[in-house]
Amino acid sequence: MKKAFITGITGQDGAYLAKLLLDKGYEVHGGVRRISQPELPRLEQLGVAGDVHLHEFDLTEMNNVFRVIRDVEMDEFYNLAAQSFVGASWDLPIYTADVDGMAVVRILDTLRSVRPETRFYQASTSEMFGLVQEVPQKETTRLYPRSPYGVAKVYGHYITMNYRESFGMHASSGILFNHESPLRGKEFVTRKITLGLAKLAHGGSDPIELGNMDAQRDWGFAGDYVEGMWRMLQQPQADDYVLATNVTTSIRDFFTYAAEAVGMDLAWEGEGEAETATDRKTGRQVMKVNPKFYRPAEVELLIGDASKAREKLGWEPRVQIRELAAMMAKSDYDALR
Ligand code: NAP
Ligand code: G4F
Repeated sequence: MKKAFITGITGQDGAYLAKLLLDKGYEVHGGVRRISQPELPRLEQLGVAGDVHLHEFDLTEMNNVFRVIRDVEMDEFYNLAAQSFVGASWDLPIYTADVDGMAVVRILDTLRSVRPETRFYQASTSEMFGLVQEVPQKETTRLYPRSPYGVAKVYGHYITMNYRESFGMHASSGILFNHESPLRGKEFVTRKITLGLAKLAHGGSDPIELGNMDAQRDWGFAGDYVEGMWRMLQQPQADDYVLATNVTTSIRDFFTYAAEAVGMDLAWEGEGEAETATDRKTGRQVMKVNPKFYRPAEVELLIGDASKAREKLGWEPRVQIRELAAMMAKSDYDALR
């Protein structure tokens, strides 16, 4: 039986990956931060909370990282933990640099000393492309991060490549474009929209307040993307791979698809800060722009080319954008019923 360790097992991707690996017969271990209310809602929602072995774990604590790697004796190490909210990274730039950047070398250097044969996965991100230098973006596209989060992830990405090239470690980076699910954190725009729509559909009256409606993202389903992570670690040679759908959608269009799924018919009016959306069926305003959600520097367009993952890993995204929006909207609508 193979043994895997997942940092960030309580997060969206950690929960889906834990389920996938358990289904494949792995013994699954994961790192959990000490928190005041020890609950595992995502692992519970997927029905696997009782099947994983949990360890107190914080990426900021070098000796804690060392002891976990020494004691668990994992075959595969998936580094999914991060301060993952781009918006917060301007308020927490130093913490973000430590957890999303420096912590990667804490893990790699410990693995190099203690368990160099362990296969390592780093959660890199399309946010590294930032002000995009090529459309669509692929593994060789020049990086131009636009947030402290993106800058920290660039360090994590390059140090993973560097340990692979310097020490022959089986260390791979997945450059994953945005991926969502009903387990998505509530601060991210897709889930903020589907939760807000669920409240409105059940009689709430507050329009959803959003920032830049023109940003475009290449959104896939998290369940598909964790399969790609696992496939990367099954290859004879470690490498870097983009996972994406090659379809880009504006925040406005995602909002429209999710609203349709809960029975609304939207009329969009105005531009910029004056933009609104109204449900034609009820005449109620459901969206207004609040500039407080604008970012100091924006990533306007992401669209990925996952040809390498398709050819070398046999990986394909299965869920399309309208289906994803409907899945999330219906899940939140049903949960609030
Ligand atoms: P998420 O839901 O925000 O989960 C983040 C996880 O990291 C949580 O389990 C969190 O623990 C843990 N964590 C945060 N700080 C930590 C620390 N100091 N020590 C130990 N654990 C810590 O993120 P996600 O969407 O699953 O994303 C997984 C990874 O992929 C992240 O690295 C993210 O940056 C990257 N990524 C995500 C996407 C995407 O679209 N989802 C795309 C590209 C890359 P708590 O539960 O205690 O907060
Ligand atoms: O949902 P978001 O916060 O995701 P973002 O910034 O693209 O980051 C996510 O994807 C990255 C991969 O590219 C991951 F690395 C990262 O960890 C995270 O999972 O914002 C998406 C877009 C942005 O352009 C933002 O400005 O939506 C725009 N937006 C407009 N109004 C908003 C809002 N974003 C949020 N969170 N909240 C709003 O009210």
